[in-house]
Amino acid sequence: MERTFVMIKPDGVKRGLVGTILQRYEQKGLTLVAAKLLTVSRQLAEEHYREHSSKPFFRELVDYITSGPVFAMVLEGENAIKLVRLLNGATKVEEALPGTIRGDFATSTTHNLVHASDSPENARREINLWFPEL
Ligand code: 3AN
Repeated sequence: MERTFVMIKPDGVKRGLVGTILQRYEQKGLTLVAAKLLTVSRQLAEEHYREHSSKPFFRELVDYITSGPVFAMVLEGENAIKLVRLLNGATKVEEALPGTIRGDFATSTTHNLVHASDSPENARREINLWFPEL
C-alpha cells in the first residue's frame, strides 16, 4: 500500500469539480485517508512548491494556489502515486489526453486543476507538510 498527497486547486473548487474529481480516484479503487478544504497561506504555498522557486512561473503559481480554497487530501492504494498521476494527465494543457482529469477539464497549464506527488520522497514530504497529524 502506498500513500500520495493530492490537491484540487482553486479552479477545481470554484468550478464545483471536487465531487467529480474525487469520484475518479475512488472509482479507480483509491481510498481517501484524510481530506480538508483550506485557504493556503503564502508560506505553505512557497514551501510546497519550493523545488520550483527558481522557475519563471513560480510567482504566478503561488498567487494562483493562494487565490481561493483548495481541497487537500491523502489517497491510499497500490501504486497510488503513479496511478493518481495517470488519472490526472499531463501537466501541459495541450498534452493532457481526453479521459484524464486535466484532459477533460483543465483550461490552462497554470490552472490545471490538480496536484499530486510525483515520487515516494515527495509524497512523504507533502503529507508531512499538509497533514502533520498523520
Ligand atoms: P505537476 O503538477 O504535473 O507535477 P510540475 O511539478 O512540473 O507539474 O509543475 C508544478 C505546477 O507548476 C504545475 N501543476 C503547473 O500548475 C505549474 N507549471 C508547470 N509548468 C508550467 C509552465 N510552463 N507554465 C505555467 N505553469 C506551469
